[in-house]
This record gives sequence, C-alpha cells and structure tokens, in this order.
Amino acid sequence: MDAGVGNIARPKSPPQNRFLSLRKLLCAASFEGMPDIVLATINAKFIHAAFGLRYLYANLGDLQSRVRIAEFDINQRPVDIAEVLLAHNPKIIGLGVYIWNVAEATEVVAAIKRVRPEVIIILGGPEVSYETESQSIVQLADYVITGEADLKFAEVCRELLHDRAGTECAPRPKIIPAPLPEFSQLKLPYEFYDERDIAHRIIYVEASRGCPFTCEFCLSSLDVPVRAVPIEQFLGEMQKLLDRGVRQFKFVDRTFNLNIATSRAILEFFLERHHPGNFYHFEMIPDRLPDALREIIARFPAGSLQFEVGIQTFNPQVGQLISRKQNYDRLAENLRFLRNETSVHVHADLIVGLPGESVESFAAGFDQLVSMRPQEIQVGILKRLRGTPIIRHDTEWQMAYNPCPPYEILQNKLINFATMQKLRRFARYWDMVGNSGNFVSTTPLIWESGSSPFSAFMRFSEWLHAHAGRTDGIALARLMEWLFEFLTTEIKSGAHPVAEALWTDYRRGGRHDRPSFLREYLPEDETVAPSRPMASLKRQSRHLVQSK
Ligand code: B12
Ligand code: SF4
Repeated sequence: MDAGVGNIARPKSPPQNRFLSLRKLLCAASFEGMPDIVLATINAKFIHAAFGLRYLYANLGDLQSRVRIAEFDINQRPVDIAEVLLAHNPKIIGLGVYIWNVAEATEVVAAIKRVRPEVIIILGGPEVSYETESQSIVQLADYVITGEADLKFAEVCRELLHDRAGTECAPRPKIIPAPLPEFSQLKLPYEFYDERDIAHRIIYVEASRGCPFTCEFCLSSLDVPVRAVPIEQFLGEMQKLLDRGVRQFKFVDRTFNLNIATSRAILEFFLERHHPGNFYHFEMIPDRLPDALREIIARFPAGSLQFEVGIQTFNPQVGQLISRKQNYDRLAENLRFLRNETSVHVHADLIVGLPGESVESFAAGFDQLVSMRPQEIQVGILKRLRGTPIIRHDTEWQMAYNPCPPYEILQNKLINFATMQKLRRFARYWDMVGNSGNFVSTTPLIWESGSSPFSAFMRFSEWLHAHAGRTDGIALARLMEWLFEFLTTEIKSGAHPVAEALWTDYRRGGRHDRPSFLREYLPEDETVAPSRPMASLKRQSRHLVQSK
C-alpha cells in the first residue's frame, strides 16, 4: 500500500493525493483542503490492504473529494494513530473494526474523544456488527453502521455534514443497520489500490459475497444470500489489475467453488493470462469439485494456485452439532485428486475445541488429514465470534471462552484448560515445523516409528516446550538443533539419517553454511547448494519440492 496516511513507522511514500506521510500531514494540517472525513482502519499487518475501506471510498459519490483513507497496522501505538487522525482536522472519522484491531481501536477512539469530543466517530466492520450493546468501543463512539456499509456510510456522512451546515435533521439512532447492497448498486474499488499497494501488499479481490452454509462458529454463516459480481464486470476489473502489474490475487469469497460455471470462468481467465510468478488464492469447500473444475485446476502450473480448504472436523457428530454437513468420501477423493493430479498448494483447516470434539476425536481427524498429505494443516483454536450461533452450546458443552479478543476457547466439557493449553502449543509448533516448509523431509521422522502423527507430534510439542519455554521467537537454527536432539535422544532415530533430513531441508531454501551441530554427520565433500537465501523463498515454494 501507500504507507497510508497513518503509517508513520513505514518507509516514506511518494506524495499522493489521498496519502501523506505524518511529517507532511502535520505541516499540511493548517492549510486549506483538509478532508472533512477520514476513513481509517488498523490492519493485522502492513502487508494486508484494507479492502472493505476501499469499497466504502469507491461508493462515496460526490463526497469522495472530501474523504481521505488512513491505514495503520496493529503494531502502531494507538495514541500515535489518534494523533495522525486528528492532524487531518476531520469532522468525521469512520473506523473499520475487526477482531484483530478492536483492542487498539478502542484506545484510539477513547483518546480522540478525550482530546476532541466534537469529532464524530462512526464505527463499522464485522466486530461491531453484532452484540453492540456490550462493547466499550461502541459506548465511546457516536454511531455504528452494522453490516455491509458500502452505500450506507456515504448516506450517513451526507446527513451528518448537512446537520453541521446548520440544517437539523431528525435525530438518528446510534446503531444504524445497513441494508444488504446488491453488486449492481456498487462501484467496484479496484482502482483504489495504488501503486505501492500493488508493489508491496496483498491485493484482495471478491467475486461474490455471502455463504449459503450454516457452520455455527463462522460469521459468514450469517451472510446470506450469496450475491455475485456480474462476471464480465469482475473480469474487466481483474484485467485492469493484471495490466497494472498485480501478480498475486487473494479471493475473499467465502466459498469459491459454489457456482461452478463462474468458478470455471474465473480460472479460465487467469490461466489464459498466466505468467510465471502469478499466484491465485481461493477458499473452498472440500466436497465439491466436479470434473468441469478438476480439468482446469489440473492445468495450472506448480506454485500458482493455493486452495484454503475448510474441513474443521472429521467427526460427523460434531459436524452435525455445529450444522456443518460434509461428504467425507467425496472430501477424501477431492484431496487425493488435488495432491496426486494437480500442483495446487493445499492449506487445510481443522478446529480444536468444537462442541462434542474430544482430544481423541480431534487426534483421529488430524491423523486422517496427515494421511491425505495437504502441504499445510492449519490447527485453529475455536473462537467465539460475536454474533455467531455457536453460543447455543455454551451450557451443554460447558464452553468457556476468553472474554478478550480473539475470544479463544479456554476449556470445555471434554477438554480441560491444561489440555487446551497443550493443544494450543501443538498448533503453534505445528505451524513452525509442519507448515513452514522448513522441515518437509524432517517432519515425518517424528512419527516414523509408527505412532500416530498426532501423538508423536504432541510428544515433540511438550518436549520442545519444556526445553524452549516459549512458543514464539524461536530462531530456525535453534529449532533445527532441538529437532535433532529430540529425534536422536527421545525417538532414538539414527543421527545420520536425521542429520541428512535436516541438511536437505536446510539447503532447500538456498542455504549452504553447515550448522556446526550437523558437521560430524555430513560427508566432507557435500556439494554446495544454490545461493538463493531462504528468506527470499516463500513458504509455499519450500513445499513445492515435497515429493508428490
Ligand atoms: C482478509 C481477512 C483477514 C486478514 C487481515 C486483513 C487486514 N485488513 O488486516 C488476515 C488473514 C490477517 C485475517 C486474520 C484473521 N481473521 Co480474517 N478475514 C479476512 C477476510 C477473508 C476478508 C476481509 C475482507 O476484505 N472482506 C471484504 C470486505 C468488502 O468486507 P469487510 O472487510 O467486512 O468490509 C465491509 C463491512 O465490514 C463494513 N466496513 C468495513 N470497514 C468499515 C468502516 C466503517 C467506518 C464502516 C461504517 C463500515 C465498515 O463495510 C464493508 C463493505 O461492505 C474476512 C472474510 C470475508 N470474506 O470478509 C475474514 C474475517 C474478517 N476474519 C475473521 C477472523 C475470525 C479472523 C481470525 C481471528 C482468524 C483466525 N486466524 O482464527 C484472524 C485474526 C488475526 C489476528 N491477528 O487476530 C472474521 C471476522 C471476525 C470479526 N469479528 O472481525 C471474518 C469475517 C471471517 C469469518 N467468516 O469468520 N483475516
Ligand atoms: S465455514 Fe466456510 S462454508 Fe461454513 S459458513 Fe463459514 S464460510 Fe461458509
């Protein structure tokens, strides 16, 4: 992105109309032409561009020239964010609130209301679209527009600016629901990704909104009906992005493979225009992959397609409890197809802590998924998202969630707190070892002796925790050493095969300096590997060399 109005910790961007560095902004603060409205959010990381904000901006109509976008990330201090926002001297601040930023956003709003209480603050976004009555950020703000506010934001701002101009309107409620817009009413926002967004950030795109499924843990289960962007219009916008140099497209559609004709048209569009280095990410349901899609998916070159496949549970009773129907035979067959007959990078999701899911049943699901060989398995900890119907199980399954975001499950009837903590560590270490692509050859050695992947990795996870005492900030070289120690002393694998697997993994990313602890086990004349540094290789590319 552009460093964004508010990204004061970021490298300076060329001055542009909507985006200014803090220094320039503070200098400019006393000049004319300050925006009446600042539209802001705090992204999870700098690399994530705020797509929703761009939709709001695109649909401002005649107000657009009076609005600036300001993007921040959660590593910035709330008081600094407040300073940048106020330096615009706006009449209205619109703030996008999500699960990842609600704590920081609350501090920003609190600071602004202390310093400049007359600035009108309008909140929006999924985190404040439900259970508004219990949220302190809502109490601090002036208005909340719930739901998809693409059109409603402009309407409310117009009324408020009109009020300020001296014409009083009828008093409006604090909580303002936005009617669901149809895409035919909306301007698409892609031109508002600027050159810096294109060069440095993830470009999100959307061919549809809504999901017809009813998984009770998921906010999208409330987003019905499904609405699609007219395909010609959508592909026209994708062409413009390709022409501007976008190479990576991340689709946020809840279920990409819902309408097969549309999915196929989109895949065909990108395949026809494919250049090496292009990359497309889609979220999909695993049990729906008819031949019409299979045929085209198989034609995508290695490293170009990534599917995020939500499985969540392999336990049909749990699936039933959370209203998620899944055909497990078809799911298995589709994953087999993806791994054996395509080059798709498969990122499959499982959830720990669902009602009715014991450790044993989760373990069986994990083992089953490992046998299907997706490149990545995301072990997610259940979260109680505001507005989701999962709360209907709270009493029966004794669901205890953390009251602070991201509201993760702490314990339930089947999994006590201590065990849940073990599973949380398992998830974290699995991400560092199993998913990172740094240990593609070494990871299977952990369960080589024939035990279940889940129990073997759990043993490693607890051993590593006892040695490292932490689940973050572990350097790659140190982690390698620990893996070596665990495999040779605990599992009693031979030092030479373990060293070879680690060395293969290490060199895969382009490194060739031999870690000292491996030297005595490696042949002297080991040839030097390619010189590309590990850091330049993406996680997905490291998995590419995994044998099919
Ligand atoms: C991209 C994305 C991310 C990115 C972050 C993006 C960023 N900017 O920083 C990443 C990958 C990091 C991420 C992570 C997570 N995410 Co996420 N993510 C999404 C995703 C796929 C797309 C968001 C998007 O662009 N949508 C399209 C735009 C058009 O919609 P929108 O953003 O909702 O904006 C509309 C409205 O919300 C509103 N609006 C937005 N801003 C504003 C501002 C104002 C002033 C107003 C009035 C209105 C308004 O109007 C917009 C236009 O209609 C959504 C699912 C989805 N398809 O929406 C989930 C989603 C937002 N994520 C969700 C969740 C739960 C998570 C995780 C907790 C998942 C996890 N790992 O377990 C993590 C949290 C990470 C953390 N650090 O804590 C939930 C949201 C829950 C919540 N209450 O916020 C969603 C909805 C998924 C779901 N179905 O459950 N996520
Ligand atoms: S988990 Fe996936 S399929 Fe289920 S409601 Fe959410 S987006 Fe839809």
